Amino acid sequence: MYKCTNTTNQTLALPLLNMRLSAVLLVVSLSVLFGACSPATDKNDITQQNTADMINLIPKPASTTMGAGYFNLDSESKIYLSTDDPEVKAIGQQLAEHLRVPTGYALEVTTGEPEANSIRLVLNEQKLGASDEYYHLAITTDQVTLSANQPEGLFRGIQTIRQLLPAAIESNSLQEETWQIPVVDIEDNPRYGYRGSMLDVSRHFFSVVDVKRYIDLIAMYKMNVLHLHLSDDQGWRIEIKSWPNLTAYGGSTQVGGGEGGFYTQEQYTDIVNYAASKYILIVPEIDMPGHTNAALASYPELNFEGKAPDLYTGTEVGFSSFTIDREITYEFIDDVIRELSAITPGPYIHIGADEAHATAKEDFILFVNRVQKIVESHGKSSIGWEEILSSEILPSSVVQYWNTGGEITGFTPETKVIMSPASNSYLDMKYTDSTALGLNWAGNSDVKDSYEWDPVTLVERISDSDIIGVEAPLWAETIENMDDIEFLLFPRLPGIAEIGWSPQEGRNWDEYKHRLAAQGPRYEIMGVNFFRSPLVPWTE
Ligand code: TNX
Repeated sequence: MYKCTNTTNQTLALPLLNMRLSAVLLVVSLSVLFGACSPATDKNDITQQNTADMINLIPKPASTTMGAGYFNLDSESKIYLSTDDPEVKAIGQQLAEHLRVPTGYALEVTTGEPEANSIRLVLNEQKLGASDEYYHLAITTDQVTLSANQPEGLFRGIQTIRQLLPAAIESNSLQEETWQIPVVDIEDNPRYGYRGSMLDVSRHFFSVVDVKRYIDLIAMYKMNVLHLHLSDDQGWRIEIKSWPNLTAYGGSTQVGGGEGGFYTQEQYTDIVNYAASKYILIVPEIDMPGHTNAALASYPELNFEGKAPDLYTGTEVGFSSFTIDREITYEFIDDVIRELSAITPGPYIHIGADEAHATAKEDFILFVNRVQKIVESHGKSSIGWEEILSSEILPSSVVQYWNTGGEITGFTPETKVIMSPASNSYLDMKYTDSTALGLNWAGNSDVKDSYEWDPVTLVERISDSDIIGVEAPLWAETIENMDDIEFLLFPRLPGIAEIGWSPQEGRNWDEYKHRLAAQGPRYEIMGVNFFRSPLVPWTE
């Protein structure tokens, strides 16, 4: 046996995502590095050494005990479900569909009596105190047993199974391969309940197809939130039926003057449902009172002197503002939040509130106080960029921290926060001076910078129990298509996902970079455009 679990027990306060912010206590086993795994018996056993080499999971599980040998997936293998619960069936089908293409195997999904050589998905492990994302993956030479308290845990565990299989499992064509999974026992549970990425679809618009691929890519790393930045100076991207000009006119361009675009409510619902099938929550953002030129250009009556500005296709920030002391502003916002809430099943509406440089400070406070109440009146909680700290934060509201460390004002012991420090987690920062895409106002951020930080030690006032999670924003001033998106996302996004999921203890760059290198062949097979950072020891 290889021993990888120098296990200690720790009690963590874990805020759960699932439609509530209540903290639950969880006893979770934390393990040390895979790098610390050592052969407990026969040093010359090649099989065992290979097994160790094949465990390159991101995010690193909370606890891993490695064994010897392999489970072999073959043409006789089936996927057995412990229940005929339709949600579990859908997860079993997703797994089967994923594996069928590269393997060419039938992989029947059934609830019958499990035979050897099968993958079993078992609901109701009844692991007390564990989150809905908890899973236990037990792999022996003749069976893979994935068990979880909730379907969500099964879905997360399936991402682990994918990464334990050879890279060719990510192919969308039939592959010649021996489909082995190393014998291992994994118990896993996230550090934080909110682990997300933000896509700015305002500065440049991205199609529904692109957004679905984005969802697929973040789901691979067990992220569970996609924050969509749906409005900004350059474009309004979500249909609001009571204010049709927002999209007809306000959505008609983008940075650089391209044609822009928007999602109809039906398309948005399609995105929400697709994300839900991957246990990813959509958090829609309407940025206000600044970043509102597209809305102001669409409706003259929203402007102070009744005169609409021109559409804007540049990249400056901080020049636009809603009119704070006119009722029409709040009637407009009420309509927008009502329509958006009706098509958003998740608990949050993001109200932006960043960089409102054209709004007087007292006005800003009045505005944010009032908008949080509008959001609550539609049954939702607000998330706002950290500037909302100057207002009266409602107990249901969440702050998104974007600064780069140091002091923070307005933070109380009740404040809940999502950590998105620009210098580490902004995926639109350049990797190096010589990579073309991206900005660099927060400094360059190579893969190591985006991995080597701990949400808890960044700001003195913010401690672990204040933090509901982490998010990696991708602002879109410089990116125009999916290739560009992927280049800035990879290979940085997996590191942020690991920060959100894995115990801090035992995370270190020198070990992580090898696990990251093993993702390279997967990106090649999936056609993911990624930056071959010289900091990562890529194997080919
Ligand atoms: C800051 S920090 C912004 C965005 C820009 C981004 C570019 C924050 C909440 N807002 O408006 O797109 O920088 O990196």
